[in-house]
Amino acid sequence: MATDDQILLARRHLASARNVTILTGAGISADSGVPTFRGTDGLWHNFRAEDLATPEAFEQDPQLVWEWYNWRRELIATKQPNPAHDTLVKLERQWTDRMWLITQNVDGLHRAAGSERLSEIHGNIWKVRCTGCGVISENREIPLPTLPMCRLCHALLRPHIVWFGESLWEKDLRRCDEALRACDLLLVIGTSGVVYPAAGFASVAKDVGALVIEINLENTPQSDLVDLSLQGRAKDVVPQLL
Ligand code: BV8
Ligand code: ZN
Repeated sequence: MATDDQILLARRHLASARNVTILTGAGISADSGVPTFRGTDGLWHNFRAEDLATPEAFEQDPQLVWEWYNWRRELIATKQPNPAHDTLVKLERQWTDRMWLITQNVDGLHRAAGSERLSEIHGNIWKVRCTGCGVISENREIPLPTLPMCRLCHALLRPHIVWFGESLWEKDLRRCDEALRACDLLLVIGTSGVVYPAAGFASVAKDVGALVIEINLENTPQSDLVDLSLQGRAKDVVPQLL
């Protein structure tokens, strides 16, 4: 559990930072009841995310992949942002252009909480993209028809999400690079640090001399690299940083 001294130290680092960048993962949404990827609650019908969140899986069985996303959409639709999401909105309103939020989460909870200075680097579960004409649209229909079709060109729609083996969007990668190189403090909240390129972001920040603080329930592959590890639930620890 993060000690009072550690929290005090983290608050001091935050208060004296010029530019803060934040990287979040599924752990920040766990406190809202959204299952994480690699936690025991992360499985769905015995499938692993890595098996379903791939272009090959969609190619082979688009119906199964859409059933998985419909299940997650229905689940996420009942969840609300938690105090950790809300604290990052407060931070954005205080810090404005000295802060940027990078999330790996596709659940849309940061946006729902009010975050705007945000890169959703793995996409957003409420957006769909046409495999024919490429049009991206917001779609909150629950459940989506099992094989949703584009109204414009009638091709199959896919989730506007970055799957394993797919590159992240250039625009996001550039914005992340800018935010990581400009920051003198990086907060890494609720990520297991196994999925690249996000798992490499802490070392990018370290390379430019930034201080890195990790908030997680347990140690991760990044834990030896970070300057301060605060153990605890994001919803409890993050609000104490302000
Ligand atoms: C890329 C969308 C270039 C899906 C996701 C072989 C072939 C091809 C690629 C690769 C390969 N080997 C490696 C790669 C690269 C691959 C990768 O890194 N694989 C890993 C598994 C080794 N990466 C990619 O493919 C990326 N693209 O590299 O492009 C390229 C192109 C072609 C070929 C090679 C390279 C694309 C990655 C994006 C994949 N899409 N999501 C969907 O969501 O439907 S990633 C998925 O994992 C989620 O987005 C999730 O956010 C992300 C990371 O997981 P976490 O957020 O960290 O969640 P996790 O459950 O793991 O951990 C939760 C943490 O929270 C834990 O630490 C836990 O302790 C903590 N926690 C829990 N509760 C709390 C808490 N902390 C605080 N409070 C709590 N209450
Ligand atoms: Zn289309």
